[in-house]
Parts: sequence; C-alpha cells; structure tokens
Amino acid sequence: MLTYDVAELKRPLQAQPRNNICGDGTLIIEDDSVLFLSIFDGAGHGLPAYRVTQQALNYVEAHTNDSLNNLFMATHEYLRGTLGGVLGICRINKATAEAEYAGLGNTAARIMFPQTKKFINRGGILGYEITNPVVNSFKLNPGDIFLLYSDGIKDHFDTNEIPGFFTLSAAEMVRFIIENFAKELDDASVIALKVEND
Ligand SMILES: [Mn+2]
Repeated sequence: MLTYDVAELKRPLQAQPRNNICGDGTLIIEDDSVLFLSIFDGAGHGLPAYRVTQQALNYVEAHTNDSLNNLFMATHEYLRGTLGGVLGICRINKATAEAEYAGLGNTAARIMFPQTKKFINRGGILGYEITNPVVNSFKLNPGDIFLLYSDGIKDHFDTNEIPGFFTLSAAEMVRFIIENFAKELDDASVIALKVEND
C-alpha cells in the first residue's frame, strides 16, 4: 500500500522591523481517498497579504471537489477587488497515486527522484487577470518527492546534490528547504510530499 508523508512550513520575510505574519499560505487536506495540497502567495507582504491569502485558501478549501480548471477560475472571480495572488494546487488519488497539478503565476512545483519534472505555470494574478491554467496529470511512484513552493524559495536548488535529502522525512525536508533556500526578502512557504511503499 502507498503511504504519503506530507509536511508544510512557512517563514515571513526577514526585513526589519521583524514581523511574524507570513503572506504565503499552505493548505493540506487529507481524507481516506484524496490528498489535496495548495499554496497561495498573496500580493505584497505582511497583514494585507496574509488576509487575501486566508480568503483565497478558505475558498479553495470549500471547493476541493471541483475540477482544477473551475476552481482556478472561480477563485479568481472570488478574489476580484482584493490584492490578488498566485495559486498552486495538487490533488492526489491516494489509492492509485494518480495526481493532477495546476498553477498560475510564480508558484513552483517539482517532482524529484526517481522521476524529475518541473511544472511550468502560465502567468497571471488571481483577482486581476488570468488565463485557464494548464492541468497536468501524472502518476507518482514510490520514492517520489513532490514539492510545491512559493517564489520566496530560490528556485535553482538541486536536491540530488544534497547528501541524504531523500532519506529525510517530509517535515525534515521542508525545514531544510526553508533554512537553506528561503529568500531573506520574501515570504517563503513549501509543502513536501514523500510517496512511500508500506
Ligand atoms: Mn512571494
């Protein structure tokens, strides 16, 4: 049986004066059959970004059964008149490990080891102007790591060059990524998913 080790971590930007409000948000919803992962980076920083992010993720959380395309378009409409932001969503069928991912704007998603794939988002800001997202369907395999992260994480890192990275738990992975690859002057957030064979 496949099992899914999943964890998230956020860190507000490190400017002075220090604040502890992160404008990025993550959502992990799991039931017996589906694992639903989402990340949202509200425009700007601090409390205003935090507020639009909570608004967006609350909406997403209430509509996790919608098709990804509809969910992006509806969230976009819902956010009109707000600061807006960028969104990434991955939904995984836990029994089959079949997954779909879509993102708009500069959130990032990757599969690492043994598959390696970086997903390319279309541009846009939800609440302002978007096009339909590309919905990518794929299958995860035991050993795969799926990472979903905001642009507050430096994007050039190669986990293949980090000794022992794949032996880390998901909680250790997100801590490692935030500690080593978070940009000082942006809010940073990451979700790591590790697929395992029981
Ligand atoms: Mn950002």
